[in-house]
Amino acid sequence: EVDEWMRFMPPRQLMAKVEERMAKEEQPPASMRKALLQSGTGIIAEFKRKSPSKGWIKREGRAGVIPMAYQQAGATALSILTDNHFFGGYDEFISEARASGVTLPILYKNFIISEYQLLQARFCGASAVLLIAADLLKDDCRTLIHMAHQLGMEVLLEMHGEEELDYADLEPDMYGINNRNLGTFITDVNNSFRMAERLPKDGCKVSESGIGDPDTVMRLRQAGFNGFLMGEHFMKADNPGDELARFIG
Ligand code: IGP
Repeated sequence: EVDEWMRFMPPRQLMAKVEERMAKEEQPPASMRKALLQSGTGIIAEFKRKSPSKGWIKREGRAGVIPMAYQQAGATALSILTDNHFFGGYDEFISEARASGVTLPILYKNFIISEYQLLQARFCGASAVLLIAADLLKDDCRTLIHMAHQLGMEVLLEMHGEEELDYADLEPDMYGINNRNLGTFITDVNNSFRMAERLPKDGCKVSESGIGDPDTVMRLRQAGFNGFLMGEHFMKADNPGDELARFIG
């Protein structure tokens, strides 16, 4: 159980909780990388209540319901925003999704710069974390990838432009290309098409943001992407699960 006070747990105490959790787990969290490589659809459906560019998308609804609907509609994996300031998220959204029976791999979506946040991710039940190249020095990024692996989690490393491509040799589990420029919020799916061939051939590649129709997903797949991270398009629908089903069927 994750409570409100958990955010202020001293690092040593949180570490002990995580170790306790890992000791009694029968198996580590499901692999997102494997799920994406084996899937014919590859949709990573995101639970995102608000964003800096769009404001509130869905204010109501704690995390139990929509993630479960995503799973039932056939998502390959989930992404859950836990950043509160910009996205109205909480770590509890992940623990609640787990408590409601979500077994798919879950990506802990936040602005991670410290080991403490990796512990938070592991504690609430995530299988993978997002690391953003633009927010991290390369050496720090390397260290965080190593620590995530030690905790039994995978890493989706997000890059946007060419200047970040030298982070690719850190060999994350998944390479993300964000179509949204985090400085200007301008979204352009062509960014993925431009960057695709510059990524390792046999790597697991994820196109992120601004995807809103099945045709784009198909073209991205042809360009070599295995995963398609989609939030806003589903969250703004009256019924996010039904909208996702349209992309699967
Ligand atoms: C989802 P969209 O346009 O489908 O809602 O995008 C996801 O890619 C986006 O939320 C995202 C994000 C991030 C959010 C990608 N990278 C980093 C916060 C931080």
